[in-house]
Amino acid sequence: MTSPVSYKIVDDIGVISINNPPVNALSQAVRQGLLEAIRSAQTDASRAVLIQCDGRTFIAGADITEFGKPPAEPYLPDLLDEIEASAKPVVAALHGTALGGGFETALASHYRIAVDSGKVGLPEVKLGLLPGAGGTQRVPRLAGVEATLDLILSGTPISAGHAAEIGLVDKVVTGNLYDEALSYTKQLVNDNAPLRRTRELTIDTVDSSLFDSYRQNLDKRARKQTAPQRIVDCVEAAVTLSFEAGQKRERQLFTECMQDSQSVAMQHLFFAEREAAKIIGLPRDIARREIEQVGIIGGGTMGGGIAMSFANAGIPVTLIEVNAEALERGLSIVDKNYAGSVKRGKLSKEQAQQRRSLIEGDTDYAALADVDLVIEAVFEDVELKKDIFGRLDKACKPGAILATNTSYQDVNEIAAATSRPEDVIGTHFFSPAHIMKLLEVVRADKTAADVLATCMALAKRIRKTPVMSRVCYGFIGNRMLQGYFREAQLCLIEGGTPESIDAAMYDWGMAMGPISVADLAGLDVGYKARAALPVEKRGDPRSYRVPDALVEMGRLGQKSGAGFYAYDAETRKKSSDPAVLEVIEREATALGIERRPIEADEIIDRLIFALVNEGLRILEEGIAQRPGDIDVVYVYGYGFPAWRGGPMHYADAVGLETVLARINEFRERFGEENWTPAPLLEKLVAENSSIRLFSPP
Ligand code: 3H9
Repeated sequence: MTSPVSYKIVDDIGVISINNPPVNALSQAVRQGLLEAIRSAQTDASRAVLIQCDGRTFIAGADITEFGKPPAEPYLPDLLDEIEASAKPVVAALHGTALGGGFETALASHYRIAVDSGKVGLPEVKLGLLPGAGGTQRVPRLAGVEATLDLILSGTPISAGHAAEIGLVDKVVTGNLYDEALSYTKQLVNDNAPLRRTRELTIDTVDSSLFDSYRQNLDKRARKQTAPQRIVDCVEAAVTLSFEAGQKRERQLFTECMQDSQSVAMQHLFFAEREAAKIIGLPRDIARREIEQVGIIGGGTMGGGIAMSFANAGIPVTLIEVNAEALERGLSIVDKNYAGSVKRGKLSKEQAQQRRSLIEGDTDYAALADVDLVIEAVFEDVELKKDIFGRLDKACKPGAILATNTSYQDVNEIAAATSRPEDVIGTHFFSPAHIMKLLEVVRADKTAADVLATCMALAKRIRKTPVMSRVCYGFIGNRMLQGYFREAQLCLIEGGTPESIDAAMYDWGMAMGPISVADLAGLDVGYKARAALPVEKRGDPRSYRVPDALVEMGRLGQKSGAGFYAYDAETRKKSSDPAVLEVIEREATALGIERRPIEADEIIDRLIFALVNEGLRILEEGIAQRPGDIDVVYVYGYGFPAWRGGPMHYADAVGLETVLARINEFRERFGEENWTPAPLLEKLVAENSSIRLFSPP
């Protein structure tokens, strides 16, 4: 097999080239090739060494597909030590994204040159890891402790220019990187430039309280995550220990991270996110429709947020409202959001103005004649939506994609209101739409393949993570949420309090407890939906009597200053309200429930296994393409902790036999209406299999 690493001498410079598409990851073959090349360079006629990559990027990190397998020599830290020990100057030429082990390779080189469009970073924390090939020891020697902690703890890549400012890159160039790097290396040789080994640099001392303040901050910001705390330990070791001892500590903590279930979960999500973007059965290179101009129907919170998502990606938007007043209200929300971004320093005033200028308003559907895509984002009334789609059918040009942002309604029914159901699709954004990463792309029965492929690709363009769902009530995310919320309400009336339910789920890792989420969403939403139904269709009264009683008292949630909690009018800070406990106790008595203490373990299992059980049904019915898609939905759309990998990954980690036993126990205790195990769960347990191995029918 030919090596992905080649070596040749060009004008006295030993040029090592790596060619390992798609991202030049440091596979065993790349490490072996690099080792052989750097060794050759020690004894041949070259006067210096240049490491460069072919293709779209410098090395983007260790090869994540090798993680979890037995480690194979040469090990990266040893290889990098050998590069750093080279008797001839080593220069790394960076383009694209020099990340993780790739950037560590550059840090072990003696000089770094980068093209101005390049980015560098240490994103290991996003995989539940820490830089394990000297990154935590070399970066502080070049950039100082604080800049190191900020870079490694955020995991976010920085521009080549910024890297040069903080001492991580020596020279930034425009134009042809290879030519520039070659002449830079020659210049270093001519100047007799020293072998600048990063390990030999000293670090400015810092007050040890700095590390404690980072640790405390991480207790909140990266709650329950182990890798960020270990990163602080490593950087502290860089300050307090010798390079060799610090490196040993880094190695030990890296291994601990690798064996931690958090990293396994986050690596799963890395691949799941990329898989989710692919549609089974659709060729990757299918022709897509051009989207240069977008229309949005409805200037409410959702419509405005969606408009901003497109404008932020440079795509012009026409926002349609029913009249001038509603339009002005909608646009003013957009203005307020952009002003907020400027105030928080996220955007410059000019950037905000430029983006805002891409959003126009109108009250006439005729303004949509030339748009390539329209997204309807009005409230959840299927008749209204059908009427709008009938009008869009007439107003929009042939080939325009007609999308609905519905959260629950039947996209097939909406598509049938047009003469072109093949152009109709669901694009379900999450609130706030300009911030939340998830986009559920709903494929209706007649949606054309190129419409689907266009929307999946468009999601990436507007920096969203797309997941395809088939049509069902609530699609993937909201359908699963019903059982989760039902169990939260049942635990509440059976003996819990808003505080005990929220604390159980928050401490488990959810971004927010379910009772607080209900207050945020507004209790009136469910109330109105139930009021429209005959009593016998409203479900189990134990799951809704408390919130309905609160609505009847005028407690609609955060927006009215009170719901399950009381909210401070200015700060919106929540506090417990004894009046709510009285309501819970009163409703429990009225329904004949004898309240009992409910432990956190029971709350967690009832809520999470309700999610898992419904997720399995969704898989079995083919609503979701793969288990990982469901995990991506929950982590990016519903505040499920990434370090638990999503509900389906979590169920596998707990063990399906345990999950089934618990669900059967709940069936015994609470009845089969809510607790019938999904047939797929029973099947997988009988086969001694796991969700991860399930492939769709
Ligand atoms: C590390 O380095 C540890 C060390 O400190 C210590 C070691 C001892 N490995 O994202 P894309 C695949 S930890 C294997 O769609 P983009 C990816 O799965 C690592 N495969 O492209 C996809 O495959 P497919 C630290 C990888 O242009 C294809 O490449 N590094 C790797 O949107 C294209 O990916 C990171 O965490 C990898 N490292 O973004 C960087 N990376 O086509 C992780 C990508 O079959 N990578 N693939 O679906 C990224 O952030 C983005 O992929 C990157 C390109 C920005 C590079």
